[in-house]
Amino acid sequence: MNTAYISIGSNIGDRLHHLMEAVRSLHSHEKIEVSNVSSIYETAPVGYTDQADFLNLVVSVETSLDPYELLSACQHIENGLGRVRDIRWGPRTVDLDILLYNNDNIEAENLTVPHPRMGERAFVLVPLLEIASTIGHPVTGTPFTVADDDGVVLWKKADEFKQQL
Ligand code: GSY
Repeated sequence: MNTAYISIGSNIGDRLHHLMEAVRSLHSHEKIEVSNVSSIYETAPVGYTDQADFLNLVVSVETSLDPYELLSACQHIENGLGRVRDIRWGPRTVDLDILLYNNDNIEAENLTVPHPRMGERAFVLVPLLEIASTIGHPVTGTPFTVADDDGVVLWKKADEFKQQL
């Protein structure tokens, strides 16, 4: 069995509904078990900043899928929830990014793991460290730390929505 961490974000429409449906869809996949869920954070947009605030969370999963199959499952969930890929870095119904897959270091055309920008993104690191407080970079071994959590605000504690999953 493999352990992966996935960041989920939404900034269009019913953001909470999109996050919950994404987590439910992961868990209902026969080869994926969601083992932990972070709280939900409201986060200022990073990259293209002229867009609405996001809701973000991170889940850990146990899966027998290989990384490419897991990517495909994530894209299937994004498409099912109405994600349209238009503006790069732009608004999205829901976005699922594989952050880590075991201690693997993957540099393929369609998949880079660890996620290349995760170390600079507080909207990823704050929820990740909530559920994996000692986790480090698989290649360097350096523990992830949040340099600046400005723009990341606790929006709903995990205990308040876990039972609805
Ligand atoms: O990479 C995920 C999509 N995304 C996000 C996001 O999920 N949250 C915030 N705060 N900013 C973002 N910019 C992009 S692109």
